Amino acid sequence: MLLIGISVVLFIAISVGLGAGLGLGLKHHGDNLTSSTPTSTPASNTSSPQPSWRRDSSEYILDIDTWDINAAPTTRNFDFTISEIQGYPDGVLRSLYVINGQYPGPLIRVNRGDRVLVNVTNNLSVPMTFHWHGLYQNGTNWMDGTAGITQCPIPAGRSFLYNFTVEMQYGTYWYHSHYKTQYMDGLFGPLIIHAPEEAQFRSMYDHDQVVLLNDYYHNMSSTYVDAYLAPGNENNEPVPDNGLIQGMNYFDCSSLDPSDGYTCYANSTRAQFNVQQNQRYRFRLVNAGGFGMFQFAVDNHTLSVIEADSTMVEPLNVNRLDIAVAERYSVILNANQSAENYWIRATLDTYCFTTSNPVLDSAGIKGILSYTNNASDPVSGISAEWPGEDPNVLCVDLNTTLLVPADVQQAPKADLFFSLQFSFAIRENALDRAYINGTTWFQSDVPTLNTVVPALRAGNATFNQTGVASGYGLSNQYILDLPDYAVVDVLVTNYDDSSHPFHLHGHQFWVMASSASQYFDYSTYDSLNTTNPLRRDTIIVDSYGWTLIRFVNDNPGMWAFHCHIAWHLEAGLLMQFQSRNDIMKDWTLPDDVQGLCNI
Ligand SMILES: *[C@@H]1O[C@H](CO)[C@@H](O)[C@H](O)[C@H]1NC(C)=O
Ligand SMILES: *[C@@H]1O[C@H](CO)[C@@H](O)[C@H](O)[C@H]1NC(C)=O
Ligand SMILES: *[C@@H]1O[C@H](CO)[C@@H](O)[C@H](O)[C@H]1NC(C)=O
Ligand SMILES: *[C@@H]1O[C@H](CO)[C@@H](O)[C@H](O)[C@H]1NC(C)=O
Ligand SMILES: *[C@@H]1O[C@H](CO)[C@@H](O)[C@H](O)[C@H]1NC(C)=O
Ligand SMILES: *[C@@H]1O[C@H](CO)[C@@H](O)[C@H](O)[C@H]1NC(C)=O
Ligand SMILES: *[C@@H]1O[C@H](CO)[C@@H](O)[C@H](O)[C@H]1NC(C)=O
Ligand SMILES: *[C@@H]1O[C@H](CO)[C@@H](O)[C@H](O)[C@H]1NC(C)=O
Ligand SMILES: *[C@@H]1O[C@H](CO)[C@@H](O)[C@H](O)[C@H]1NC(C)=O
Ligand SMILES: *[C@@H]1O[C@H](CO)[C@@H](O)[C@H](O)[C@H]1NC(C)=O
Ligand SMILES: *[C@@H]1O[C@H](CO)[C@@H](O)[C@H](O)[C@H]1NC(C)=O
Ligand SMILES: *[C@@H]1O[C@H](CO)[C@@H](O)[C@H](O)[C@H]1NC(C)=O
Ligand SMILES: [Cu+2]
Repeated sequence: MLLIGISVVLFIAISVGLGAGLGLGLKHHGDNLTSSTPTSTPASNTSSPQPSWRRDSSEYILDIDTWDINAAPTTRNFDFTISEIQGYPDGVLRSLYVINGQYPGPLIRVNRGDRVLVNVTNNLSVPMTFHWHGLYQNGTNWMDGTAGITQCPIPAGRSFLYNFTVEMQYGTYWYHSHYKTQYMDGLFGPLIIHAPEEAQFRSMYDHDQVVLLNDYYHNMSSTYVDAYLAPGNENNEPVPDNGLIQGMNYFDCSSLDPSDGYTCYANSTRAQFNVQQNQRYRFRLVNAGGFGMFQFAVDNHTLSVIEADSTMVEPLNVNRLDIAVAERYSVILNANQSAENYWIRATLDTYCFTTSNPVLDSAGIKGILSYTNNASDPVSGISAEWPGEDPNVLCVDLNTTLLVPADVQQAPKADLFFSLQFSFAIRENALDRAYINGTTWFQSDVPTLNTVVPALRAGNATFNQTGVASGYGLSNQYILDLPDYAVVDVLVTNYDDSSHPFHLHGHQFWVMASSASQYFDYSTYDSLNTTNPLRRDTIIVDSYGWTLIRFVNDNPGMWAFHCHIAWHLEAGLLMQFQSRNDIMKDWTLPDDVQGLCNI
């Protein structure tokens, strides 16, 4: 810890140049929607030359002035070349998978209504995919990017064009590989969708940007998997070595055991966020990590939560914000303190880890909020951590009933109710695996979509609603086949001693109720509060607790529902919903999608 002072801080001007400041002191905020934002170009400071593989995080600034949220729908083209490089995001040299040569992934920024074309060229020696987390993919389930479910992964050396439109949604999303634990090795980035409705919220902030958080390991994720799944190692997930903000953080090279064989450069960096006094900043937080939950906080600054996943909510003031894997929150930071430097903290919640990792400094994952465009470490006494709050010992979400959607929606009455339970157990092949209602998921060589569509077309409706895949001859696939347009309740009960962030593909769900105690009280079912419950796409199911979600089954396809902890996905904690057979029976999968299976 004493070596923190020698860390070289990246001079990246995340915000606007100081030159625009003159005269702004007189400005009243919120007087109209756009004029309070000074026109400027984010400055990138290269006083310390950065390696070419490090993405300049000023790319994550969402310039408000030059982007037209009312623009007519257009086609947005992105070319992603995926390769493997040697890099050292926190100083420790390792192999990384990178997009267009840089870590972390580039920003995808579009408007609702746009067509998105991402031409992915896989120049790795292994297959990969991209999943567009939170996107409905209504009518294009085969673009969902879920290996073994909606596509065969893109083979080494091949290209594939993701081609989809973005309809009926806007907000903060992200994308990541959905092949094994691979995204943890660098295949992830932010995806922002704008819409005209955003204008009504812009009176609350002057600047907008993504803050990308991820837990981080010093070796390839695949190298940890075998030991993790081995019997005798139950519930003992690999503990991260560090956490990153905008793909960087300090690491103390001297904490490494030399016999581990790592090369560590003592020139690691911290993300710097320059702010102007009395300007208000929307930070779109994304937990793009694989395992750990972050507690995000900024010394001396209260945060106002205005978005959860992609749902805009009534402002909720917090001092610290817990964000689980795959969740997103937007917070507004008002730079209304003295013109000093303050710590931005993304503390990894070690209570969620079974063991401790001696090299992990969970409280040392920090960036610098600077009012003076200056990279020096904040001074204690000036920059003060928020006091008096217990660490999140249960690894639970921010209480969802405190988050009230700004766009009021009544949850419809449910037509169907499913109860699911999951646990970890040592069964097949003496491996410790996860089971949802008795089935552990293995990635199928033939995507389930590729099996189901022809079967439906042939009128071969041998599926059922009690957990089905056997009718298709599929093993290790737990699939619930849903009636068209039904409103579906899913009660998920956790028989495991840790909490799990579950994500439903292709939908937002209403969070009807949740609890950290084991059993749902069915006598409360008829009195659930249906008035404007939070809608989101990822939610924690508490340790030995349960969560009740509700969604409308109106989107055709095979939709994964799974724990987003990469280790748990690898352990099989995934099931699928089969939706809208009435539409799927008429589908023909595009040739290029089917062609991915011909290797
Ligand atoms: C870059 O950093 C140097 C050294 O701290 C500073 O003098 C200079 O003003 C900075 N430039 C910009 C554009 O921020
Ligand atoms: C960090 O140190 C390594 C090894 O000396 C060097 O190659 C690299 O250029 C340095 N990076 C920065 C940003 O100073
Ligand atoms: C995608 O990129 C590859 C590699 O540059 C190229 O060969 C291919 O034609 C591109 N595909 C499309 C649809 O543009
Ligand atoms: C990656 O690209 C390089 C240069 O274009 C090429 O030589 C190499 O074969 C590619 N590797 C794979 C696995 O596609
Ligand atoms: C993208 O998909 C649309 C709809 O299927 C199709 O019309 C269009 O030609 C596709 N674009 C490309 C570049 O393949
Ligand atoms: C990374 O993992 C591989 C495979 O387990 C191992 O051979 C290698 O030594 C590890 N690298 C380091 C630096 O420990
Ligand atoms: C930050 O907060 C601490 C604790 O309330 C306070 O002592 C300190 O003066 C504050 N810093 C500034 C610059 O106001
Ligand atoms: C969540 O907030 C609601 C409303 O304030 C409160 O009734 C409830 O007890 C809280 N739940 C937890 C687990 O703190
Ligand atoms: C899942 O298993 C539980 C416990 O056996 C059972 O109560 C529930 O009905 C099952 N769910 C479905 C959809 O079959
Ligand atoms: C329906 O699901 C049950 C439970 O998994 C299974 O035993 C049965 O074989 C399935 N029926 C068909 C036709 O797939
Ligand atoms: C139901 O939820 C709404 C929206 O959060 C809230 O305003 C209302 O007080 C809740 N009603 C009850 C009975 O808890
Ligand atoms: C998906 O499209 C269907 C029509 O095919 C429509 O009924 C449904 O509301 C849409 N759902 C979403 C989430 O966009
Ligand atoms: Cu999990």
